[in-house]
Amino acid sequence: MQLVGMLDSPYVRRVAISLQLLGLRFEHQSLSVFSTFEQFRQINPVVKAPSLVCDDGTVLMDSTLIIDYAEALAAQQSPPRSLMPAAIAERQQALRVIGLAMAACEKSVQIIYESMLRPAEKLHQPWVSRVTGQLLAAYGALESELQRKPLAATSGTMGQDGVTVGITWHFTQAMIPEVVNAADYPALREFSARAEQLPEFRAAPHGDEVYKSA
Ligand SMILES: N[C@@H](CCC(=O)N[C@@H](CS)C(=O)NCC(=O)O)C(=O)O
Repeated sequence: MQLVGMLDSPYVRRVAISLQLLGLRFEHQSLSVFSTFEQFRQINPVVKAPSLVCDDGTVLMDSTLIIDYAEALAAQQSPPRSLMPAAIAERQQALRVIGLAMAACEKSVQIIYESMLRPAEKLHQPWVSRVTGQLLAAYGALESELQRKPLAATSGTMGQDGVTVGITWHFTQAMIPEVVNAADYPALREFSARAEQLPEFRAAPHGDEVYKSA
């Protein structure tokens, strides 16, 4: 299968790291939804990153749905693997953390798109302020969650909660560090520093590089 999209997208990175942790092999085509729009459109007319071209040619999109498919594939492996806990209480906690991280990711992207894609005179400050408040609320709640219960940060133990928090925090800090002051979030900072050292994160670095299997 082939993962399409650039690793400067936190969603593409989320999938690239999840596939590795699930023990699934994949190729990576680093296409941009902006500078290579036409080429991307040939593969997925909706032009959403990430897209996953499955072995039978079916094209999936949306990181959460692609990971759902990957989880199903990994469940058939021997031994089966999963990044989600089976027990209800742990599953509920993981879903809460993932939801907060996905919200932080979405709000970061919205802030970046607002300044990157609009002419400066058309930037709508009330919208940016609203989204910034939501972003800080999500990171505030995440910091509390991590202080209460640290996330696993090794290749053998990391779950989807850790992957999603890791890619999101790194993305926000790489792109809009002036909006989210890292000093206010020590648990997130420390977790991210550990996550970025893992081979699965290093093999799929944020930016324009192509994924290289470790
Ligand atoms: N909820 C989606 C969000 C994906 C997304 O918005 N990706 C961006 C790149 S970071 C994209 O495709 N942007 C182009 C567009 O939406 O036109 C996911 O989890 O995959």
